[in-house]
Amino acid sequence: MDAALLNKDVAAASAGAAPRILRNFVGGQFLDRGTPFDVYNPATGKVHARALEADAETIDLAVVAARRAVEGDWGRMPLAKRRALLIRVADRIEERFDDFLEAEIADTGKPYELAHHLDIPRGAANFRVFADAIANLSTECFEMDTPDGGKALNYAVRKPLGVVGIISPWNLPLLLMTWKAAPALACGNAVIVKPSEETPSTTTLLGEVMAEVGMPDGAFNVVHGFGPGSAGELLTTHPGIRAITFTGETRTGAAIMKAAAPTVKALSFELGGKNPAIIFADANLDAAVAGLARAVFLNTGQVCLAPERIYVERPVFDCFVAAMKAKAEGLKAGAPYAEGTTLGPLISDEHRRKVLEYYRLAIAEGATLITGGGVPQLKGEAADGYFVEPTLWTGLGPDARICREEIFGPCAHIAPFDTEEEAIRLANDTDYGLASSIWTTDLARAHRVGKEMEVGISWVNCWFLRDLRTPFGGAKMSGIGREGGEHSINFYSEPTNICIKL
Ligand code: NAD
Ligand code: 6OD
Repeated sequence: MDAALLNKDVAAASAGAAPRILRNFVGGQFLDRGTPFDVYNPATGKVHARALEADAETIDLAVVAARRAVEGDWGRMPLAKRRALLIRVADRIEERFDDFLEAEIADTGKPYELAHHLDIPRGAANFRVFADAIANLSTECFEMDTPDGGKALNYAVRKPLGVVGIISPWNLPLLLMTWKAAPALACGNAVIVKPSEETPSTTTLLGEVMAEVGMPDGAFNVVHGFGPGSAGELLTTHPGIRAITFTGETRTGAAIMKAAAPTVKALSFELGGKNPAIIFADANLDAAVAGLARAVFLNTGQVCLAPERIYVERPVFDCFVAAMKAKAEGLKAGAPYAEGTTLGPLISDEHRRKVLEYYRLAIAEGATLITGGGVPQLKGEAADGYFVEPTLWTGLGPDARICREEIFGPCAHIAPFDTEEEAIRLANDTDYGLASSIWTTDLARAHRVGKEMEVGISWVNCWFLRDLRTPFGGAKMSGIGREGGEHSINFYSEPTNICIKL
């Protein structure tokens, strides 16, 4: 089958003529069914694609195809062959790097450099890492004494869970979707992916890639649509789906939990954050400023791990604020391919309205505006894009709404502290618990403070430095479970204990 021909519009319409059509990919075929909805390029505000919304019948078809794949060619494929196919997927993403790059940039408007260095390489890396992970698995084995004086051996074998639903967000579309699809497939499951309605293109392209590399039909399926009353909800309630792995907002996670309860699905959630950063006076200040400027503004602040609350030890507070202001004002908002662009748009007009509402609220709550707070005036193709200014505030207490609620924009509030205990207390004063970033040259303090953080990951003198074998996830309202390396394998497989009386 020539899958590229089946969804030829994905590759063809990049020049900006007619919007490309994004079809559902079910059982190894792109289907011509579903109600089209518009997909906007956030850098221009123009429609660049139309995706076909999957209805209940399409979801049923996907579940049947997926079930067949788990019970047949895919689920029973010898490990070495499964592993080789996953590596082939990674290779093919790299061979079609420019297609993925163009599609991701069209959906998100993010700067070319960012998508080039982060999103697309991680899409391929996710498949390589989990191809390796399944090659090196061990299993526990216990020899036991039996009541009759004999012996028994207990050991566990891992089996696929079955059909896994993946519901993914728009901020790092390919990266976050493959972070779940790769380990789920590695364990022999079949997946049905519902990408965000804002960013369906790279997931659709991955459907093409799966067909190109010879992935068995039904192992990887893509359904397009929205959340409530649409493809998202249909997946969470479907009795044929055994697990839902979800990345997105905390309140969406809560809705999914409720919807998935009657069919008792396994759940893995990576949710929102209101992440703290702590800068001690002994830190290398230049490194801290560079690191925090990257952390706050990367992807226009649309990274769940981004620190929106920065606590700085008082002796270096003024100096830090001034340096961050200079960094923010040095960013260049603009079109993704324009020379020197370092700041892209927000994902949608709706999200921009939400972020701007927080910008207004900060002032209403009495914040001191250090820089930004508005919308940049851009010319040319980016004039109608969903841009906002990078923004910093000081002067608010921990109860201010902008210090408690996730904004998901290029902004942060900076506050001083006087003692290590105060910094820890302020950092942990949140319902969320995703990530923290600690800057100090005192490694004993780094370890001590890192352990006190109520989060899934604490970075010391760095941020978003990822080893994909390590546990990743959120504490408190930032998630359920951990993924990464063996943690992913544990979630996506069903250990079955075999007890042999010898
Ligand atoms: P979102 O929750 O609005 O949407 C995520 C996905 O869920 C989309 O595909 C959407 O269509 C779907 N969805 C929405 N309602 C649903 C429902 N009722 N049932 C089933 N599916 C539903 O999140 P978003 O706006 O796309 O992404 C931004 C959020 O994601 C932020 O809160 C961010 O912190 C979080 N996030 C977390 C992580 C992490 O690793 N913890 C990573 C990235 C993003
Ligand atoms: O790096 C990852 O594996 C990961 N899940 C990153 C999440 C980023 C949030 O926006």
